Amino acid sequence: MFRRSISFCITRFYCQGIAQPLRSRKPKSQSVKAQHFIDFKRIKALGGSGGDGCISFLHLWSNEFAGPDGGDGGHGGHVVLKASMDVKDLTHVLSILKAEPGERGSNKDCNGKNADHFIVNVPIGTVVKNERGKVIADLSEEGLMFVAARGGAGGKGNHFFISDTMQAPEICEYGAKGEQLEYSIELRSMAHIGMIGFPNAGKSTLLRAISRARPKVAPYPFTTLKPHLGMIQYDDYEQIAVADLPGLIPDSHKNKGLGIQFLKHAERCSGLLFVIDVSNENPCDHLDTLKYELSQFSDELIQRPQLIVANKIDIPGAFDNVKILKDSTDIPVIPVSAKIGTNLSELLQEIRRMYDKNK
Ligand SMILES: Nc1nc2c(ncn2[C@@H]2O[C@H](COP(=O)(O)OP(=O)(O)OP(=O)(O)O)[C@@H](O)[C@H]2O)c(=O)[nH]1
Ligand SMILES: [Mg+2]
Repeated sequence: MFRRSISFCITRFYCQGIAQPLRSRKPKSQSVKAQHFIDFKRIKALGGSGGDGCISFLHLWSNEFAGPDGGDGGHGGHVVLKASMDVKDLTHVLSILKAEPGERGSNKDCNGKNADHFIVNVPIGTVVKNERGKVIADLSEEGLMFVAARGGAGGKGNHFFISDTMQAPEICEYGAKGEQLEYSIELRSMAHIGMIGFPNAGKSTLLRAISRARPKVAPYPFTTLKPHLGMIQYDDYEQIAVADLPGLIPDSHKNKGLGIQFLKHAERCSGLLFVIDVSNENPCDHLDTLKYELSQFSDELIQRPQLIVANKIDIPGAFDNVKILKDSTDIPVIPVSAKIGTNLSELLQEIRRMYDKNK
């Protein structure tokens, strides 16, 4: 035990304090059920109606006209969206979110109970748009809330309407209807690091190798149609979320292939990984195309911290291309083989350095 802890200390010492990626000891799930990541939903938020007021007159044993005693109705609940670390996507969000109505008022001046607010947790980084597509809320911090639909106010009972001129009012109010509004909610900051690359570059293979995620891998382009997420674990309990995004091709910005709309997921990533298949003859062209397509989506995106993953170095002749790639760019290039697992720990440390720098 003592020797193990010494060797652990020595390893940490040689790694100059950089957190080490952990290897998962648990086998991956054998379930064939694919888990889809839901990052966009249209919702209808229905606030609870207020409870109706009550008309009632109290009769006592000694006082037959003891006065109006109708209580007020309770307020309806609001529908509230709350940014929370506990959820990672929008799968659990129902398309109709309905808050409870307030209770009716009753006799003996009993007011109806206010309904509880219907609070729906959404991941941090959720953006709420109204029916016209205008962004009206950005839940970018833990605990931020957005009231999607206000509940109606409770109606007043007849006790409320007593006045000098009206001692026995036979009127009360109905509870107000809750708001009914439609929104689209969208998850923008899905991951800390986003993987960008051509189809077949090996993004999904790499995500499988560095995390417990199981995106489909196949030797044909556009295998990945929706983003997949994987978590990298480090020995200081830090976790980094990496997103495998669909492939980009030349003219993606003109809606070729799968287009560039999915790049909205990379908008809030703190770093980008360009995954490049170096077994191809001209990896520098691939890099230029990827950068160009990114710049077509947003000029700001291209300024993000970047790393180049030169994948498939196990294929003969690929290593020469790594040198060409390194000479042609200032971005750090890390040669790996996602399929065999070569050099992955160096890549994971480099990802951690990039993440720490831009936290
Ligand atoms: N030899 C070798 N083959 C690899 C390596 N990484 C991925 N591949 C192969 O490349 C093919 C495509 O891999 P994917 O991981 O599906 O590629 P992708 O970038 O996710 O492709 P899309 O989802 O279509 O965008 C598969 O047949 C993989 O087995 C590698 O390091 N070495
Ligand atoms: Mg893929």
